[in-house]
Amino acid sequence: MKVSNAMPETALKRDPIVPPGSCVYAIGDIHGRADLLEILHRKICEDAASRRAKRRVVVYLGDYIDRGSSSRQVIDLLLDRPLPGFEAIHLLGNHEDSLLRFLDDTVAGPPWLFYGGEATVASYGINPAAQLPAGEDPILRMQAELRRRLPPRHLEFLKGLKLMHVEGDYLFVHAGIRPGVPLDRQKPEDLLWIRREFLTSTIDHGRVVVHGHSISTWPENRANRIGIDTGAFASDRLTCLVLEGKARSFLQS
Ligand SMILES: [Mn+2]
Repeated sequence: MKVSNAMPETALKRDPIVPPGSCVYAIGDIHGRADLLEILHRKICEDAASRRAKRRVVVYLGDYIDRGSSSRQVIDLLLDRPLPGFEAIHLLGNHEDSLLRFLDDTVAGPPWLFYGGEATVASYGINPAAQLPAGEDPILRMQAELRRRLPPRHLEFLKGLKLMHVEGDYLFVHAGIRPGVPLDRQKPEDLLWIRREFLTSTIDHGRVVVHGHSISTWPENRANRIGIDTGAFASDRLTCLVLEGKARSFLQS
């Protein structure tokens, strides 16, 4: 008899569902592409109009800012033109977390600016390459400028972002979770940054984890996780997962 090496994926609940009567939309990493968000919002409205679900929820998985050229505009769009008739949940991404840290501590500045933050400060009208008077610390200057130019409602939005959200058998989080650790003992560092240990894990996490943060060409629709960061800032493909009952489908910009 052949010995099975099957991973314990078979232990997963056969048909994970979202709450009855709800349709849940999850949007991956936007990274300063307000143009793509606008297109995707339109497609979500069309899709929702064709469904009977009474409760509509949209979960944004974080990383609204950095890399793309329109970070400020993405936050404006989320605040000023929310999807009508939807409950909106905004999760925290590691890029927003880095911006918030930089506002309090200049040490967080250089790595954040290098990994896409320069595009964000530019979208707030700050020239990252500006010539400074001799002796002036460019990072200190940048921090002061960002504190001055970040609209209070943007700061309030960023500070209000959540780490996790649950809908039925699905858990939504920016990067993933540390396998084997209960949800109430997960560290924010892992929820915002984890990659390999989570991406390669095939264990049942209790809920199907819907996440962004790690780029793949196509959505990764696995038994224990669904990855929907399709690298919109460079690929022009912003991805949305649609969950209703036990059905999963995808929309793209
Ligand atoms: Mn990320």
